[in-house]
Formats: sequence, structure tokens, C-alpha cells
Amino acid sequence: MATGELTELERAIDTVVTVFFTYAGKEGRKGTLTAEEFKELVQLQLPNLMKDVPSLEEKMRELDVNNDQELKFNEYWRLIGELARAMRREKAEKKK
Ligand SMILES: [Ca+2]
Repeated sequence: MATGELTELERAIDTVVTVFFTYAGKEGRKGTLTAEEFKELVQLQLPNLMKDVPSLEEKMRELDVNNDQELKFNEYWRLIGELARAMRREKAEKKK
């Protein structure tokens, strides 16, 4: 996979995956985000899109669907999906 030059969208997907592993690998299991890793990821990588989230602890509980106090990739992916939908809505509003 990914042998040639990546396109704009492919790079974006690569970034989503790479950022997950960068933060998930800081402590505990390498493939999941602890609360601390999640907090760091949000603060450093999503400061604009998540500035209105009142409580990261609560957000983490909401995303942690299997309730193991860690976020697996699919749980992180739900967050990316939510943020993408919110961004789409905002852009659609501007086009009206
Ligand atoms: Ca981890």
C-alpha cells in the first residue's frame, strides 16, 4: 500500500492514522488511547475544532463505547466522523 505519491485525500487519511499511533504509543498499550493520551491529542491536535467541548472526561466516556477506559481506533474514528460532519455543516451554512 501507499507506494506512489499520495494525493491530498490520501495524505489526510494517512495523517488521521499516524496521529492516532503517535499519541496512542505514549503510554500503556500502543494501540489505544488512555485518558491522558486522549487529552494530549485533543489539546495539541484539535484545539480549534474541540474548543467548545466543556469536559474531555465526559467526551471520552461518550466515545468509549466498550467502556474499557481507553479509546480504540474505531472509537477515535467516531470522533473524527463527528468533527467532519460538524465541519461540513459549517461549510454548507457559509455557502447559503
Ligand atoms: Ca496507549
